[in-house]
Amino acid sequence: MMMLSGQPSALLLAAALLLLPAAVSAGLDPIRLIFVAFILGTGALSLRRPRPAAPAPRQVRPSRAAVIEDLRHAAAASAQATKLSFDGPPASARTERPASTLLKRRRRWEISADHLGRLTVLSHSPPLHACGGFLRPEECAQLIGTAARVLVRSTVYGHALDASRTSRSCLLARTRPECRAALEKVLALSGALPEQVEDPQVTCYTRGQRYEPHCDGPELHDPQGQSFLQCGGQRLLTVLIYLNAVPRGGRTRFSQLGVEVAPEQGKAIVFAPAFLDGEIDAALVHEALPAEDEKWVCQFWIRQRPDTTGVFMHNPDAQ
Ligand SMILES: O=C(O)CCC(=O)C(=O)O
Repeated sequence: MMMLSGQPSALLLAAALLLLPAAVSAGLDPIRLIFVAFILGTGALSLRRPRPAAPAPRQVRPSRAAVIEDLRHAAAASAQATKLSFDGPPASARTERPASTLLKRRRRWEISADHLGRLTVLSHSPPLHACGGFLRPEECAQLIGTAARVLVRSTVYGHALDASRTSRSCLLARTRPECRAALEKVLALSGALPEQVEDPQVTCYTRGQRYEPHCDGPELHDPQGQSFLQCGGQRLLTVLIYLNAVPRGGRTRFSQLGVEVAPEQGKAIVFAPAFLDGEIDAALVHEALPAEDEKWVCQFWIRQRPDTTGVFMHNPDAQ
């Protein structure tokens, strides 16, 4: 029996009807004969019929509104990506900018907002502030008076004599009464822990003496800076105070910022020579231009970590 038509039960039924008279005369039950023919045809169909392939996933065509919405999202995402990647200056300008403007997301020591109102902005980025009248004239005079007795030739890296720094200087014990006012003001301005602050350094320049361009801390991988960094880590904030009036010469120059600061008695300048992670900010390289008139300065530096070993605190100085 051909089962190709797809209607096998109809063919079986037709065959059963044709054979019906013969079957009746042979004594078979005609109703049963028709029923059996129908069942056989249906079974054969289910065995032979090719199984339908699994339906292909329905391709839902997005509506026009959905397409427009998707495009809107894509455009917004791309605008955001563009904004992020050009948050700094355009790539063509990058090599000409100081490092700190390229890395403006890197964090540095921040002066508390309470004190910012008292400061004059000399540079926004990187921040360089001045504070007139930070120390009173008598506080300045006391520091000079004490330091004048204990000055020695200035060093770099804490110990080496170097032609780039020709002044004389000393470290003073913070416990000295003449250091206390300055230390308290530095702590208030910076918000640092007392243990993070180095004992103050006082420096004197006479005619022709200078400090050539330098950063206030070592590069993190500089082998010569390792012993310095081991105790307290990097210098994160500099407070440089001018202790006397200097009519001529001795300015502090920040070459990358185009800023020169003229010394004025009691004035402080404040900046973060390194980022919080300890990397030096090369944009804050600075120098003491050659002195003409005698010049005195006092510096406080704030380190990454408290001094646990007494290396930069509690100098015996000349006590
Ligand atoms: O004396 C100055 O003007 C700057 C001094 C200085 O930068 C330093 O001693 O590290």
